Amino acid sequence: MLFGRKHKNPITIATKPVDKWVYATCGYCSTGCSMEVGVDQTGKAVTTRGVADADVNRGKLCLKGIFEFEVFRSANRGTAPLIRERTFEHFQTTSWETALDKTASEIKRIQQKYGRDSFAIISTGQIYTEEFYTLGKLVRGIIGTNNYDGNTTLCMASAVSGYKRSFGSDGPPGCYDDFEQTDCLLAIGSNLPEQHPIIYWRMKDAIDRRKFPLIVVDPRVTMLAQMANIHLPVTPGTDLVLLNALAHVILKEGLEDRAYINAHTTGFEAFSQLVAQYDPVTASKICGIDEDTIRNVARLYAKAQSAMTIWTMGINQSTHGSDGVVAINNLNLITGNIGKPGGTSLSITGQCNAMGTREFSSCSGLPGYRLLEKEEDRAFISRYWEMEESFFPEKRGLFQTDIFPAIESGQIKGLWLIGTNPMTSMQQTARIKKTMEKLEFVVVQDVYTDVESTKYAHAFFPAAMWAEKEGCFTNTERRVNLVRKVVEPPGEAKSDLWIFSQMAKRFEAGRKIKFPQTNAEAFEEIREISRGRLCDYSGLTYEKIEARRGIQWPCNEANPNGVSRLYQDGRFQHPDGKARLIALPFIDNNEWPDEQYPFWLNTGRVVEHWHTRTKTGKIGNLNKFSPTPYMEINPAAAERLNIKPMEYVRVVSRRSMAIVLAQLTQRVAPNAVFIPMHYYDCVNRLALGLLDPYSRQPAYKQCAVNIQKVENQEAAAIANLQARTY
Ligand SMILES: Nc1nc2c(c(=O)[nH]1)N[C@H]1C(S)=C(S)[C@@H](COP(=O)(O)OP(=O)(O)OC[C@H]3O[C@@H](n4cnc5c(=O)[nH]c(N)nc54)[C@H](O)[C@@H]3O)O[C@H]1N2
Ligand SMILES: Nc1nc2c(c(=O)[nH]1)N[C@H]1C(S)=C(S)[C@@H](COP(=O)(O)OP(=O)(O)OC[C@H]3O[C@@H](n4cnc5c(=O)[nH]c(N)nc54)[C@H](O)[C@@H]3O)O[C@H]1N2
Ligand code: SF4
Ligand SMILES: [Mo]
Repeated sequence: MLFGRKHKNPITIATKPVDKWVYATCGYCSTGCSMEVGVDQTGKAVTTRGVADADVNRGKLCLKGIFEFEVFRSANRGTAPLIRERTFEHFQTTSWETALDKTASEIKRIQQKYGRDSFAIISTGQIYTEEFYTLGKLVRGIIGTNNYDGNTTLCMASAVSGYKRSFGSDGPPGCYDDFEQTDCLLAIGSNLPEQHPIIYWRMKDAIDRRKFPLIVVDPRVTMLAQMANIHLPVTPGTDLVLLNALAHVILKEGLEDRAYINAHTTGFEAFSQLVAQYDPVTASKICGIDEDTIRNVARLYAKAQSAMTIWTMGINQSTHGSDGVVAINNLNLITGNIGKPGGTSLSITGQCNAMGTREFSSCSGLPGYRLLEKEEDRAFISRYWEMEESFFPEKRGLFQTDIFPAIESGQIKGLWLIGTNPMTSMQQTARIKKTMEKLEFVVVQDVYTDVESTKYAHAFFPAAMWAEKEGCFTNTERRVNLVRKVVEPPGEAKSDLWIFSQMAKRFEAGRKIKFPQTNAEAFEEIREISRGRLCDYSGLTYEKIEARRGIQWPCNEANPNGVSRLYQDGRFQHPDGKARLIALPFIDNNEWPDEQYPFWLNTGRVVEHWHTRTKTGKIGNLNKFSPTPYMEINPAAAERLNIKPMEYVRVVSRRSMAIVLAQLTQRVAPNAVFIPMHYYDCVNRLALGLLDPYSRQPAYKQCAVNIQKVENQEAAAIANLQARTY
């Protein structure tokens, strides 16, 4: 391939020596792009390309997908199980036998001494659905601890809880095709161009062709906000007020869809009384959006033939994240915008398989969107698993964010971390460090040895990653897609499913029940138990999934090619078949800036990095864009504080402090700063500890900080470098 000037120094990109192409689904974000990985004659992955006939990405990949073949051979992959007696001694390489025996005996010891729930297990949104299912069977059916959760509590929990409250079940009702059908798009707290670049491309393509209005609600002038027709720079943490005010205008001006409300919802009276209090004048004083704009947006949305709302962490990660989601659902219910082409409440999911864990991991209940709280669900699964129903708890246990405080209080003594790195991703790092040190036994199961949480582990299980094994992911639009095995895992690394099946054998209960040994066996069980459920997989096979480049559940005899939209008939999952309109008073518990801490601190992501950088920190073409922690600050604020571009500054909150480089940009308001979440010992030292009351999701997005210029720049640079593992 040739680029650049034709005759002088053309840039040449060498053609990769590809021997075969293997089908896969991207292992980063929940967009779920179909790709093929090119493998050379020696079996090494050398390149990737987007799949042209895949509906999701239509041949495209973002830069993370383009360089994804490099993840296999990046530095510090775990290649052998590790073990150590005490935390501060060096790890020793050991056999799988020894590492698994030791871990099983520690789990049993802790459970016998302190009770079944004293051993906690925290998993991820980044392993296969088959692996989630087997982990759930291991935890709920064999080990029997109720303190089992996943990092989705940091991520999608508010969306899950909001969907359940409004519609009676989890499950995003819409799909990407809605962009091609809608007449008005509201995007709240979602930065698509950086976080879901290919969903962004689908949306942009639809806008370019049909020119429907895009309204973006985000305190930061993101790339998405820059291209919006209307940008609402909402005051952080006050989206609920704005959404109530939009509903106020719609009802006051009679723009609602009465027929839909009457036929398909309950709760209208209490809801309309509540939103009556949120007139645009009052609301504007809280949410910072002027009254005329509120009226204008409400009219635009309600008058559109079809209108849809998408949202991500700007809504979910707040002390009223769940309420924010319900308020979005309220807006769409009163305008009749659920289950129709272009009319939907579509939560943009985060991790590649955050959906799969919700469907089948049993984290918050039992597989197939079943509940521990429901007798018939416990009975069904215990019969299918051939075990005692009484072994199941009758309500879910602690969320991830409550597990750490339970370690502090001594209720939990052992922890198994699977595919998550809370040392970097949980709020209040200093507190998490102390809790990790308190545990009697920690086992970390990860693909890399240098993950910060491993410092606190007594055992390390090296896992095979992404396309070193076969299995399914579900994307944002409920599309189940397949990853084929592309390369062999390094050394002794084994698939997560293999590790779970080996662990099962070490428990008496595990020797009694049938436990899946392969992903195909697990998939078969998923198909059987999901028959007739909302997330019905009974019509799926690997071959069919690959041939169609992913299929949207429910997929069964009636819908052999899946279903694009849920609730098209207006029947919801609550027992009466109706959706709930819910009155949501705004309870202001935000940590507002004040004289001592005058800036809002906002946190989030950048396109080139993935979460705690365990993957992207090691890929040169990604890491080079932002190898060290930095902060966006408005030039006016920087001038006032005498801060020059790329100088180190100290950011101080009521919890702790962090040192970052200052980057001057108009993206943030003069009273706000933004720090990416990706760096260890950085923004999560500062973050607020408050949680949403329903979803227990942390309010990562808002807190108050103070900025100070660092006098000794050189010392700050050295300290900063030393703090980075990679
Ligand atoms: N490159 C890359 N892509 C990713 C990820 C990654 O790490 N890197 N992670 C994936 C995962 S797991 C997730 S969950 C998603 C997250 O995807 P996004 O939620 O889109 O990403 P964030 O940057 O966390 O936050 C989104 C926006 O919320 C805004 N925001 C902050 N406070 C408020 C508020 O009070 N109200 C409103 N309305 N907006 C607010 C921020 O300014 C930010 O622009 O991305 C996924 N995709
Ligand atoms: N301040 C702030 N904090 C945040 C957020 C924010 O916006 N602001 N966002 C939150 C959100 S939305 C999320 S999702 C979390 C993410 O937080 P984490 O889950 O801690 O982030 P990751 O770095 O993705 O961790 C995944 C781990 O799994 C490993 N891994 C990858 N593939 C496999 C596999 O196949 N098997 C196994 N066993 N391991 C594997 C990776 O090496 C990595 O260590 O962070 C949360 N924290
Ligand atoms: S948009 Fe997401 S799924 Fe698609 S290539 Fe990029 S990271 Fe992968
Ligand atoms: Mo997430």
